[in-house]
Amino acid sequence: MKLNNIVVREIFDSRGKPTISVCVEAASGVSACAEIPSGKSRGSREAAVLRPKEAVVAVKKLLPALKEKDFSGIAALDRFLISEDGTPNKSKLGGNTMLGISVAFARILAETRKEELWQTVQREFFPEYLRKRPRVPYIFSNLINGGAHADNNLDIQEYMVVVAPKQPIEKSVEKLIALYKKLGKMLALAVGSPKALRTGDEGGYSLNFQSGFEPLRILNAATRSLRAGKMFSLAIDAAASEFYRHEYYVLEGKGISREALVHVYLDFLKRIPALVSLEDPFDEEDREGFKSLLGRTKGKLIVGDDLTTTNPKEIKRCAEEKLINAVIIKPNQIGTVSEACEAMKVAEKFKLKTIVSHRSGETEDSFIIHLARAGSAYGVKIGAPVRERMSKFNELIRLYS
Ligand code: 2PG
Ligand code: MG
Repeated sequence: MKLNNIVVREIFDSRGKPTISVCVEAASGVSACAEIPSGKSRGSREAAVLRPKEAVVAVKKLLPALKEKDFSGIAALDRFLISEDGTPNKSKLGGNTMLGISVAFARILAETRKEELWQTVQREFFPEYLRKRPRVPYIFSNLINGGAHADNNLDIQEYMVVVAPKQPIEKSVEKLIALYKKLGKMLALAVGSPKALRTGDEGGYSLNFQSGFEPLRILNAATRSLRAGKMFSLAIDAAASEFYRHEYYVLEGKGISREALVHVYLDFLKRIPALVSLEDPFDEEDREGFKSLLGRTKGKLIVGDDLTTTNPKEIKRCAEEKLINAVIIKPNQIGTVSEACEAMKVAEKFKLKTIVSHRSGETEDSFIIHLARAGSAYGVKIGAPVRERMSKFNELIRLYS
């Protein structure tokens, strides 16, 4: 397929920060766009992000060479972009610019073939799942926000509920909304009035707690009060790089060692058996921490995010070193559709569970849900069931019911 034009525009994410929309036009006249989200607690190995004006300039320079080519598929386009960029962290074209072109191109292919975006991605990267019944994902929904995503005293960034795919997907979302409201009522009592209850970047509640354990206790009580059986379990994303300071982790104002932090998590797991998943429990360079926790837990997910940054090589290395048994997949951490798919394939090969994830600064673009469907992800992580986050939940219902 030959391409005629690319237009990059400055748009704004859910935090009101500038990000980009990328629209691509094929020679056939078919065109499509993609909007790129932005992270705040970013792994240091993530693909570079260009500012909107820089992305406009980068695309202008890229266009003459791009128009010459005829791309057979998404991988062919991505290979071209990667070679034109030529840097280890995509700093010339920007991971955001490249992902925008890559996703918009995939949408053009889908539109041309009159099929769903996930089918186009699956046909090219996951043919093994063609004609198989879709695996409905676990939903990781962040109901209490802390860390870099909230203006409160929580060091741990995310307290999530995990919804098991035990009923039709729309029922899962309905129950999740009921839980979110119930939790809101419980927390409103703590702050004195519903009006005083604030939310963080991902729509989860944001208030001060007595300790980092307290949100888990309250969330556990809220799920139990709904009498939803084994439908709900709990998860955290510590995003621990954010509270790591030179060999010490600063939790609740006190510096503690890696070993002490391992014990904090083991204590959480002992007190709340419903806690099933711990994401980025240690700093992204603290491989010993990950290894120690994985070795001392059974049947729990130890998830890499800042540790692995959707990079197929890093995922392989972490799996071989036995640091994690699950991994977050965020397309904008790596910068092309093909590499995000490759990351999922590598994870699958090493028996790591894949959780396709949003970013804290989001747009209305629901590409990640199509990626999850195409690559048969174990889970999707999409914030609280509220505000701008609803577009992902609604796409989930459309693609899985
Ligand atoms: C994370 C994400 C999304 P951010 O750490 O997993 O919840 O946050 O997009 O700020 O990196
Ligand atoms: Mg994370």
